[in-house]
Amino acid sequence: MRIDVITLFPEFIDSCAGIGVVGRAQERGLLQVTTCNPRDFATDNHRTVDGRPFGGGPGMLMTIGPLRDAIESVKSATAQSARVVYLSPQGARLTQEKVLEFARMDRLILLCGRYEGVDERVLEKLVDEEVSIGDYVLSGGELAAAVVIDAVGRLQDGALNDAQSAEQDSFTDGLLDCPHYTRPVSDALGDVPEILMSGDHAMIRRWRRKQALGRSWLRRPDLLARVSLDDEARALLDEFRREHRAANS
Ligand code: 4FV
Repeated sequence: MRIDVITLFPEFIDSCAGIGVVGRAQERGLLQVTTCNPRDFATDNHRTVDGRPFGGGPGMLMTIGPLRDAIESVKSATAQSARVVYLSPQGARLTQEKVLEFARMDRLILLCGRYEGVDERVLEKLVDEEVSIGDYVLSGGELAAAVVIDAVGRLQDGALNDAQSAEQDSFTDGLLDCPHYTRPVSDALGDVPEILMSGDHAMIRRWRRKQALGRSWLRRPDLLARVSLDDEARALLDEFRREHRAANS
């Protein structure tokens, strides 16, 4: 997969995309993250990429020219078509479902705003969709682009050493993840639940599913409302709720 990032701070993206699982995915040729700086397309000798907002108001906006030329240049970099995604608080909230959709694509172009954002005509005519990582305001879209690159990059086949771990991700089944433990078995902070050292994998799967359901019920009932529970899940959740009430009454 190829991800092109249009940003005034390419060094930030290059550093984020060069480490850990994403960095290794690039080394393994599973992912290519390239950056393109709109300032390289500015035509005046001050290399201006921003302008005052018409109608007044605080701050500056990124202007059409450098953005249009940057988008055209990365689009024409290969024959494959690419979806142009602008990161902004006005976008649809990023979910694992959207991440899985992006991860199946050959190409993605991420447009990072700075200042107060970009001229609306760029969004209307050159952007396919807007994505938000959350209801708060960042000083630039780069951090949001880095979130997308990481979430999509780790899902490239072969990026995770143990492919299984992506299958057991949070939200993969629409629920929160279960608790995880590693050595030491016992510590001042507490002991590892016996069941996990029983070797009874059917019981361990059941315990993990029960914890994931229980946590989702306690912390994110909105998630639970969106998933359909089979008989085992309903029985496990009822069990968890009974035990939780007993423990907290
Ligand atoms: C943002 C978000 C975000 C808004 C103006 C960049 C900033 C500035 N992007 N999810 N929340 N973007 O705050 O994606 O240009």
